Amino acid sequence: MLTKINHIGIAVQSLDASIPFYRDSLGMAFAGIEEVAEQKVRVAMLAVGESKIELLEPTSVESPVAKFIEKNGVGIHHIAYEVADIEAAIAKLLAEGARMVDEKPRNGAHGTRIAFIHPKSSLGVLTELCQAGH
Ligand code: CMX
Repeated sequence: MLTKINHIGIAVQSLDASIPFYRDSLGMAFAGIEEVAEQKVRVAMLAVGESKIELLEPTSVESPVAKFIEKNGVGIHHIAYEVADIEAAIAKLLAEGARMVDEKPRNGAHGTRIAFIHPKSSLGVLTELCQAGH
């Protein structure tokens, strides 16, 4: 069902303040910034080989990322796995009793379709399913 890790999401207070560490100190390839209004975040993608890091800056105090930072501070927020068929993956998880934040796919960054598994249902790790856009 999963084909690879698509990205690791890291909650930050500020993209401007955080990008230099990943781009300049670690030497990752900066792939741009996008606002995902539906999720109330601005995201920056950085690539290392075929793997990606997604920095997440909340755009509102209502953002799930703002709530996460308030409770835990900045740091790893979620792991996203790529799937070939997100509807089939959601249906399988629901059939096996998983608690989905999203029972239908939502729009993610870069034309992807995404759905989150609730961390209470995935051993404390917020888990994203991600189907690449076409
Ligand atoms: N990782 C692990 N646990 C988390 C978590 C995270 N990122 N976010 C919340 N939790 C835990 C909390 O610690 C809390 O646990 P306890 O009850 O033991 O204290 C529990 O989940 C409930 O958390 P909460 O702070 O009360 O927050 P909510 O219930 O309002 O929301 C969640 C939690 C997961 C449903 C919400 O954050 C969500 O819908 N997340 C998915 C969407 C998202 O994160 N979007 C931003 C990224 C977008 C992108 O990548 O494009």
